[in-house]
Amino acid sequence: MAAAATFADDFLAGLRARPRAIAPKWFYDQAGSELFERICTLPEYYPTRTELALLDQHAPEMAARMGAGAEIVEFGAGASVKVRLLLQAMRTPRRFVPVDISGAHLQRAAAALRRDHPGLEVLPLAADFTADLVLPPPAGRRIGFFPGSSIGNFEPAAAEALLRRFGGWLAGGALLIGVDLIKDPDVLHAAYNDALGVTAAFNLNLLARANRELGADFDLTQWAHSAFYQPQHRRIEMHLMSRRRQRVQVAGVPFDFDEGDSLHTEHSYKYSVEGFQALARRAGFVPGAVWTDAARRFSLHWLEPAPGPAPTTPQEDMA
Ligand code: AVJ
Repeated sequence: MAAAATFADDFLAGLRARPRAIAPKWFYDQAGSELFERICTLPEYYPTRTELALLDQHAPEMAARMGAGAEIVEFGAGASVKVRLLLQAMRTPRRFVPVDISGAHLQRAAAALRRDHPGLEVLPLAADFTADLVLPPPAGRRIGFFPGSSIGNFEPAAAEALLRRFGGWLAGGALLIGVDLIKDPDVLHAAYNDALGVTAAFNLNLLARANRELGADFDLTQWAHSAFYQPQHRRIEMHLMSRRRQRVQVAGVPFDFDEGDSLHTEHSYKYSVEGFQALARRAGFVPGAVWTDAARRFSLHWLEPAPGPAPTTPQEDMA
């Protein structure tokens, strides 16, 4: 199991790498998590409301599949809005284990859930589920919940490795996972280039975070948000582009950028239903029910770990 990297180490390594790149998990400090929640309410950003509508509509069927007394482990829990729809539909949910890299956020959401579900044990874990997460023994049938198409942030091979890792935690249980679907490139483009510039602010917050936490001196007015769909890779790419030649200090180390130099910050892969099911099979799952909206913008998949010994494959870098 890989040790959890720090923001400082990852950011410095990312600036030295070619192409320059920083893992999207570092978006989610306090400010970044708040910006992401604003993105989720934007008219252009269809995934959140589409997935919420699917959960709202199909929660009773999902809860029936889970069975009574189940435990939900949510990977990347954030504000825990979506899981509420599941918990309300479940019969005597036993325990909720939200896992998130942003600790403060997690505690607030956990306190609110305890208030609203007095019988429910809530065990928040501040951890990086790609690296240092250690789960306690299950308290009931363990259902993994990975909404929001966060899986799209991972390169296909890393996504497969992450699903396999989840499978190792879910023996006898299941995984409910949200996956954004391939669609009209204009719809995709708008979702990552909103009119209010919230996605731009979310992207630029990475540099603001480096200023706050690493004593960097990024001038945010000299960096531009760039997001575009790459149909041959079926992914949105997000970058921060240097608007001019400039030198930036990060933790006392100078870094030089030319005009047009890019720092890659995110991939957001889109899948077909069949393409995602094929990935899940390669990761050792048996695909079950799939829920999609009428416009086929978004999908929720029920996956069960294939019976038998967990597949052993070399651990891949999932960061
Ligand atoms: C949380 C990874 C699903 O890829 O759509 C939103 C993050 N980035 N706008 C996505 C994001 C820019 C989001 N995920």
